[in-house]
Amino acid sequence: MKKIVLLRHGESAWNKENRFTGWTDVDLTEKGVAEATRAGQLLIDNDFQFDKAYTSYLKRAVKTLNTVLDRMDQDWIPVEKSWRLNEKHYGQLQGLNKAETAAKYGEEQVLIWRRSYDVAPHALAEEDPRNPRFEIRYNEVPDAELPRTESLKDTIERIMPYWKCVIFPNLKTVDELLVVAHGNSLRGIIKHLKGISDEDIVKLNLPTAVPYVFEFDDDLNLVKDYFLGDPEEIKKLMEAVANQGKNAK
Ligand code: DG2
Repeated sequence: MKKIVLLRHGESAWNKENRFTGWTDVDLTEKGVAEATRAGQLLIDNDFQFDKAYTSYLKRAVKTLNTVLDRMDQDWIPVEKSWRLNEKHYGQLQGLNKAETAAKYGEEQVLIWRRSYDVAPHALAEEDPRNPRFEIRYNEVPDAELPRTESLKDTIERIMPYWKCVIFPNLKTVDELLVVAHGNSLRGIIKHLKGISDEDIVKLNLPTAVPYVFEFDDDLNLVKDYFLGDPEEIKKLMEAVANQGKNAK
């Protein structure tokens, strides 16, 4: 069987503070590092030996990948980073607390911003210092392709050229790939892999640092997919992610 493991990074500083993060480059918390170490251990326990790994340009994903590979003693494998695996750009919401935003605009609106397929939050202004056009790391990216906000649909559209032309075709020649990215960039990939409808994707919430395994036959058809770990615990973690957009008051 050929396998791709998708892994959301461990808890970040802004996950802990329940703030919209998007393209903001925040670090892992101590808990996030511990979660990544645990994910690495689970992957060793399940005999994974990766041929290659991919991650985004954001340090919470990069450091999770490094921590996982270190735990697995597979630090040496080839790693490729791409801005296309970055989180969904959350536009003007970036930095705001999710529960406070729900108190202000309503839980339904926050659910639309977080989980709907084709509604994007308000875009960053051109002169906003958070605009990615000011960041040296994105110099290689044509300005027209750099987001100021994104819906999940937009996120999928920028990931797919990389997924279809770079990551996925590797499976023709190697057996196991690891992709460490973000809640929504991975929801986009999962939507594509499983053919999930625009309506049903709203219900998918990915917990931090739980390996999600996709198995393919030799013709690269998806055969099965499953999370590594205790299903009851994973269910609770998914519910907790969904609840981050609720009004805490
Ligand atoms: C989170 C996802 O991204 O948030 O941008 O706030 O996976 O990088 O922590 P991640 C963010 P939600 O869409 O779950 O609110």
